[in-house]
Amino acid sequence: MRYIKDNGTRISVRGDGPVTERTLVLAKPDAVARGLTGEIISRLEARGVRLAGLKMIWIDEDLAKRHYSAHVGKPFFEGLLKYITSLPVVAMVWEGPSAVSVVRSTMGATNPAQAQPGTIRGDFGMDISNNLVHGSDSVESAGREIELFFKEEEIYSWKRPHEKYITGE
Ligand code: IDP
Ligand code: MG
Repeated sequence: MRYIKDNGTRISVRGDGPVTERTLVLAKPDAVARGLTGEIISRLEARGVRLAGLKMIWIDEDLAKRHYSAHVGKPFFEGLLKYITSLPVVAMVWEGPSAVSVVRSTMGATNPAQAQPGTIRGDFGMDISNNLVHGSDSVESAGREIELFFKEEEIYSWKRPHEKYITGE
């Protein structure tokens, strides 16, 4: 096992296999309001990524602006701020080989109306402004976003007894 330290987000590389990554997931206000938090967690658990951190947090405007800094100035930005601060969210860190892309493909396309059935957004949504879930779009974003929501001591790296049947590790 080769270990690399990259802002706490890239964790290890097994031979030439996939890199173990961490990614930030939010069950957004509409998911929390609709009672879909458990469904989101269940789907990620079933897919095989490992829950490494979890908290409920009511995002304030300052955190919202920092989290969505890439979208400042876009036409939907003000609406996005209102939406993401409207109710508490459930913030999570998920970990595993290629966790960033595994989570993104489990979520589906940004616009639920275009997301594939079988994805979270494709099965539970139809409105781009209420798209249920956030997942970091790269390892670099994940590092930045996880730092906004979690202290390092709030994140646990652990192994399941049957880990090798899920991640091969
Ligand atoms: P992502 O969440 O799939 O990564 P991004 O393009 O990073 O999508 O956009 C961030 C969030 O901003 C989206 O999840 C959605 O909540 C919101 N958003 C993006 N595009 C639009 C839009 O055209 N109208 C309204 N909200 C949008
Ligand atoms: Mg994004």
